[in-house]
Amino acid sequence: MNKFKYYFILLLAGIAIVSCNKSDDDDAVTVPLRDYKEQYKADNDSIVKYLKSNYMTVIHAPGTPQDLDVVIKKIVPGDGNVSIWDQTEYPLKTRPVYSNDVNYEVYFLSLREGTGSKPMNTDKIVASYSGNLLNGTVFDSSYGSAGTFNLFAYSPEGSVIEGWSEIFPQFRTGTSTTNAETGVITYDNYGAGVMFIPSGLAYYASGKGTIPAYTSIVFSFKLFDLQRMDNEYTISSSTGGIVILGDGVPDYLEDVNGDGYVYDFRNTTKYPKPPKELIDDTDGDGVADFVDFDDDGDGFTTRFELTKPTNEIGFGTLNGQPFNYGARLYYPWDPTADNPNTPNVNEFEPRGIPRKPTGVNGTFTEEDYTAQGRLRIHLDKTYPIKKN
Ligand SMILES: [Ca+2]
Ligand SMILES: [Ca+2]
Ligand SMILES: [Ca+2]
Ligand SMILES: [Ca+2]
Repeated sequence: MNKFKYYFILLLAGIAIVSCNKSDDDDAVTVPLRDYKEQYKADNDSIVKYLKSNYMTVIHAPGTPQDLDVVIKKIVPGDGNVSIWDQTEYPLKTRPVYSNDVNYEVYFLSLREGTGSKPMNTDKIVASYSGNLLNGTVFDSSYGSAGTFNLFAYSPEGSVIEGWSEIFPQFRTGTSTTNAETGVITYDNYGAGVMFIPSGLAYYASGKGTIPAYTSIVFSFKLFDLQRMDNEYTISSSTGGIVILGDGVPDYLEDVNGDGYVYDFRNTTKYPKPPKELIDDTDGDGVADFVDFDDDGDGFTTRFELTKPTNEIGFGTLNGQPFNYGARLYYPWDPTADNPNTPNVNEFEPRGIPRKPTGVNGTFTEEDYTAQGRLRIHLDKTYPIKKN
């Protein structure tokens, strides 16, 4: 009996200490983050419930800004509406995502894939969207007015939620026409979809604005355009801003396994066991190619390996004949024609990044700059040969 009483007092004292800390301490109390795996389980249950108890109306108005707008409403029993889960016009898909040691399966659906290019998960995009909570509250909508977003979830410039980085690359941009008089751009044939994001790939413990902590969110969206990014170097500008400078190879060409995604797995707390099939790391040093200054680990930076010899820039001679080597200081990925849409820039480059020379006495042949599927020198650690 005495023993029991003793423990009881101890327990009370414990509670008192905890509450004292809470009320007496002016500093913000650090609340431990919820367990990501448990939270995902709860989130997934509520998302499935949402999909089974709501229906979706898709607006079809080709050529207008309202085309493929989405309205989601709760089913009233007996109203005859078919749930998002049960409807068959736009089959539900899932995207596997590895983050915070959780293997997520993110639900999304494609209203239209789009006809243009797919963004990488680190590119910038032009998009519009509408976002709502699972209770139907719309917290933000930019339908009709496109904005630019950085899909690189860890960009020092600030970026979108991980859910966006993962789902937008499943879609393509469309076509665009610019009104010569007004300069207004009209997009058509763009990708459009809806994504259902668990809180662990959204704002998690922090919430945002009217989005409470630990809240799953829904976005319908349209993907209008993209800008390829080259993310290696980040420096602060003299005015305090952030400047991102690449190594000359854009991220989508550093996607070694070609799955459309690149990941920086150096944060081993967030990524304790990265799946092998998500790793794009030529030299295996743990730094993915898209953030590695020296992709093949041969001691020469990629930037250096892409630099043309100084006598092979601009107009010169080749085998005694006049030859235009192209104006850039660096080889492009492949030979490049001039782009008629950019009249002030001459993109013409007759040579792409070469492979190891195959000519006599270690000289490059023209084919070394153009051969399909060649192992380019910045990915070939046997070239240049290091001289000690
Ligand atoms: Ca790069
Ligand atoms: Ca990849
Ligand atoms: Ca590497
Ligand atoms: Ca190298």
